[in-house]
Amino acid sequence: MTVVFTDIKNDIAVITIDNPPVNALSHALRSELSNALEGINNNTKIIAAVIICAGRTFCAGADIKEFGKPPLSPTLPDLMEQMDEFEKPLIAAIHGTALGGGFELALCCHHRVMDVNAKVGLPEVNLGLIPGAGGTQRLPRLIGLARALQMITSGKPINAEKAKKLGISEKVSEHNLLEDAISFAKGADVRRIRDLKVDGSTEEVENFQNKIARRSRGFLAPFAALDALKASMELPFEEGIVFEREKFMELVSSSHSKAQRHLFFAERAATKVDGIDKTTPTRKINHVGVIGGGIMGCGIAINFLSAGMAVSLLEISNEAVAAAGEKIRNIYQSMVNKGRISEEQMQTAINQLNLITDYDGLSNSDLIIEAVFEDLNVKKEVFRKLDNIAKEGAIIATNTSFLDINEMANVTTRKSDILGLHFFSPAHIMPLLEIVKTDDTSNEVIATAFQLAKNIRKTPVLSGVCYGFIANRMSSCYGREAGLLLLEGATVEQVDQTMFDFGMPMGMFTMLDMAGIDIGVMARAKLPNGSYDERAFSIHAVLVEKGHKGQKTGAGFYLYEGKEKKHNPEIDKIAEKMAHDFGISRCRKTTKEIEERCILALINEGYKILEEEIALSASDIDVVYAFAFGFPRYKGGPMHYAEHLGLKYVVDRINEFAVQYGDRWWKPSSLLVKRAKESE
Ligand code: T1G
Repeated sequence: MTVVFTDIKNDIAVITIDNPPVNALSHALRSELSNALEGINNNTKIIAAVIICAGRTFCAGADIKEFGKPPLSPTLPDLMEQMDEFEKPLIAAIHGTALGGGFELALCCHHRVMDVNAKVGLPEVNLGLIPGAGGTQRLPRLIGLARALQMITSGKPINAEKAKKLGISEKVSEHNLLEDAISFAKGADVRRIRDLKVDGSTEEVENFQNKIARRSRGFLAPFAALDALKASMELPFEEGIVFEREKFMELVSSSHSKAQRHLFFAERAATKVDGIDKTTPTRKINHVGVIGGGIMGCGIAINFLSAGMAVSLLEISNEAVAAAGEKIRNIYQSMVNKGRISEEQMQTAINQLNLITDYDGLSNSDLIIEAVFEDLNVKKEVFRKLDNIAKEGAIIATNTSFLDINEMANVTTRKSDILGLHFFSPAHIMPLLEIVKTDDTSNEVIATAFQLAKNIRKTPVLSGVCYGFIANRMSSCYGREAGLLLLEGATVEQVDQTMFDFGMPMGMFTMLDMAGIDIGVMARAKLPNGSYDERAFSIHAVLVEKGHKGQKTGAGFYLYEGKEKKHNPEIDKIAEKMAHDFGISRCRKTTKEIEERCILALINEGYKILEEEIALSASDIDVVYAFAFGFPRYKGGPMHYAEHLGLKYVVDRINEFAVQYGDRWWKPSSLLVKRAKESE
């Protein structure tokens, strides 16, 4: 299939790339583009050339599907070298998102014309890579080192206006990109970025290293990018390109990049659900009702307000609903203060907020989400009321973290319109949305939920109903092992530091203190006896009994002076007493055991969730745990990481834990055992 087409308009060659869906720079595209350029360079009638793309975007990068396979000539660097020798003015006409190799292709042109809505960026770090086709050598030459450092280590694209300001593009096209590019080409000269000098210093690179240390902790690519950017100043261009390529090739074969590429495709695969596709009807959601003005309800409301939808937020009293309105305004104001949105955007969103205290105010909502107290009877009462007032065809959702949504649906006359939309706190920031289908949720409602997730820029994953769905069910197993390790002799700091060093954003006990220890204690109080390991959560219960609920009370697993946390000596005493009461012997715990107990508990529960068909795939589970709880993306998620460890090793270690700690929790999932056998 031909993917590159050449037209001659007067004496300007127009090269059109058409390689759906995103004009990724596949081998076929590179070959055909190389041939087209050669022909144009040798055609004396042609005075200049424009490269433009069909479809929704300029080239969105190298073809990620080719990574890990032997590179095929011409490689992208071969193509860039050929373009560098091109003797006629070459103009890139950019629309959509020119990313990675696509932007590098544009940087090899002599000029760039951008559509007013276009963006350019080098997001390779998100894939555990650095730009591998000259981006780290050309971009600093064009916009200076400081700005190139920011763009390449953040991976964030910039819009046409900013690109023009930085000198990346010389013209912004408001109407007809191709015409504007052709007219620009007529008067253009040959201007190779490689001939420019880098404006910057080595000190800038060193200072920037400190700046990204926290945000990029554990990742390889951002720091490799710094090395390549340093080389752009210290080495001649050709040597800088060789240096960049070497760094790139090291990363492409690294476990980090394989893990991050896995998550890139896993996130997209999660939106493909059997029985649901583009032909599945969906419902229009213009007006959303939110019940409950707590931190979750307000965060949920903000997601829809920011996506341009009208929101009616219901609370039980004028004071409560006014307080919710204040909370929402404060959150928006802090976004404005941080420069994330403009005052105008804040005002537009807030103008769409309707604060109500009567259920009838929800009667015209297309979607209603309840975020009331986490109690099944309270939620069933809400569903009964909604069944009477919601309009025909309204979707009714619960934000419950754990509870049985089938029971909520069963009190209504519209079970096929009921589902879970489980956000993670803070709901307006955390990217994951667990879409929880009941036994009766219709495909139309599920398809609508996936469309909604895209509109509010959330990453959706479908889950079935079980206690805690995917994320919290797995997290409670990690929490169980962390709690038992305290009884067995590990300290709070040791467990937290081990998991922080593993790559989690924070340790389990730091997270519990932040969220409030009482939330888990209350949820467990409602569980049937024997459904969880009381020993593992005994310290939690004692702390809450003493009123030590975490940061909010100044004491929990740590002591707090403001946000600064310090060792809480009381924990050691409680742990010793509890261990004695439960007949648990205490000893020093190694980092290896702490890490494996917590991580293998996640993996084993993930395989059980897969076995019970609560999750559709292992990669869905990886998306959930990476996007909800910050499992390090350079490890790909618990299930990808299990493959990295080796499934046989995982099963052997779980069996050893079963011998040491009993098989109540350490019985390996039968699916895991089966997959381990197949992998041998
Ligand atoms: N290669 C292969 N397939 C890609 C792709 C790519 N670069 N980008 C997207 N796809 C597929 C994606 O899997 C999905 O497939 C479909 O396109 C639509 O994507 C040398 C080494 C461009 C902003 O990191 O950020 O260049 O599921 O659902 O929401 O230095 O795709 O339909 O079968 O995401 O409209 C650098 C990655 C590569 C850009 C569009 N480039 N892509 O978002 O659609 S490395 C990137 C994106 C590189 C050079 C280095 C987004 C998008 P399917 P989608 P979207």
